[in-house]
Amino acid sequence: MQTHQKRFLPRGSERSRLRQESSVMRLFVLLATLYSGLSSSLVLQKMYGRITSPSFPNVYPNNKERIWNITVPEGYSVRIYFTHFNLELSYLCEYDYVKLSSGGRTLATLCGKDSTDTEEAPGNKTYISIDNNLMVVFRSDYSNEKPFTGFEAFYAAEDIDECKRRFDGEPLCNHHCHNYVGGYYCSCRVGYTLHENKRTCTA
Ligand SMILES: [Ca+2]
Ligand SMILES: [Ca+2]
Repeated sequence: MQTHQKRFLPRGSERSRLRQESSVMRLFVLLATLYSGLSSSLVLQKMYGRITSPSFPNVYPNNKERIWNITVPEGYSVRIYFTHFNLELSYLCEYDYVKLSSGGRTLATLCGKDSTDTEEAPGNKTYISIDNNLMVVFRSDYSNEKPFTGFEAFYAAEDIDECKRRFDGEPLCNHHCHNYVGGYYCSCRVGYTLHENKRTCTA
């Protein structure tokens, strides 16, 4: 189908006709995707793992959506980095992308091979979830002008250092804070006892 039109920008009415055609095409593709079950979702609960685009290391197919919900135990966050990344580049990554989100926020929307002024590619960067969940979404649109090989990423649970965090603007423990893998605890100076909230010390 008329894939060459993707970056073809003619003037005037021809342009709006093409835009209309393109949005009809996108709607069609969306419906086709919904009906044929090309979208799939996976729940991952291991402490570490590897995820890749469909068909990796070969070229990824068009019209694919894949979602990974990575969940690690409370007290941990998820760190993820990419060892391979090559997606179709488009303005603001609207065609093909990998989206990372956590705690109801988008951490990054990634596309291309290298970062540009307006689009981000991961490079050597690592991303850390806000809570103990990280959602990764891969999506490809209806065409590619060149073959793109997609991505390979590795993730691992990482201890949250609660002692570096703050609670209502205050340190989590008001005397001593002790971080350990998977949790933390507070203790008090001599002569003080720990309140039952496990955080504050009283004389
Ligand atoms: Ca594409
Ligand atoms: Ca900890």
